[in-house]
Amino acid sequence: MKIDVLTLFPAMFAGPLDESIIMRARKAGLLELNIHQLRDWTQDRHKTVDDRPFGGGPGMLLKAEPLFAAVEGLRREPTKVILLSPAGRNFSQAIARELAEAQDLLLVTGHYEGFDERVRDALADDELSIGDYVLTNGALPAMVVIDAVTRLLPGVLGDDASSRDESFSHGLLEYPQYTRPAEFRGMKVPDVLVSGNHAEIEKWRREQAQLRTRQARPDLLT
Ligand code: 4GX
Repeated sequence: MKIDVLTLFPAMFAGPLDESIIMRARKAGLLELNIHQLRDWTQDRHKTVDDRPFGGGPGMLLKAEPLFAAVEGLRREPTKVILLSPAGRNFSQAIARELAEAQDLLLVTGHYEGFDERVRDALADDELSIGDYVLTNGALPAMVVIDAVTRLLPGVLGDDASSRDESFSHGLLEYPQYTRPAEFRGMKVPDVLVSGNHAEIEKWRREQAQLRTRQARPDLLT
């Protein structure tokens, strides 16, 4: 998969995507990642990307011209153009799975008060939010999407982690887990887990996952 990102802050992307599983996927050629500076598509001396809203009001908007020039220059069919903004649909594991099937993604990250509405109308195939809180710009949301999608690409995770994932996708939280020592500062590992009785362990884990989900995330059960 190829993912292109349009941002005013390309330096923010150095680091998080240069480590661990994502970097391994990039080195293996499973993910081609290109970070682009939106200002490179401006025409004026000052490389202006923003302007004031018609009708007045606070703040600045990202101008249509550089965004249209950039998106039209970068996309090649079939590229999915995705805006990151608080007005998008809530990003989820289901959407990550959907995007992992796509050919190429072009992530367009907002700044200021948002985009000229014509960007949404004429360029965007989708608009995603990573949650109901306000960030300073769309770089972190773009990285969240890239991370969640990349780990689902075929070959990126080992078989172990992939099948473990399957069991999460039936919608329960993980059961409690422990590693050595069996007693730490007086806190003991539940007896059943050291009993060697695998049927009982299975049963305990199923119950604990249910219980934990009901207590912490009842919304997942509805
Ligand atoms: N999940 N932000 C985008 C600028 C903006 C404002 C309005 C479009 C419309 C965010 C989030 C998020 C802050 C990124 C505002 N763009 N993006 N930015 N939460 O808070 O995605």
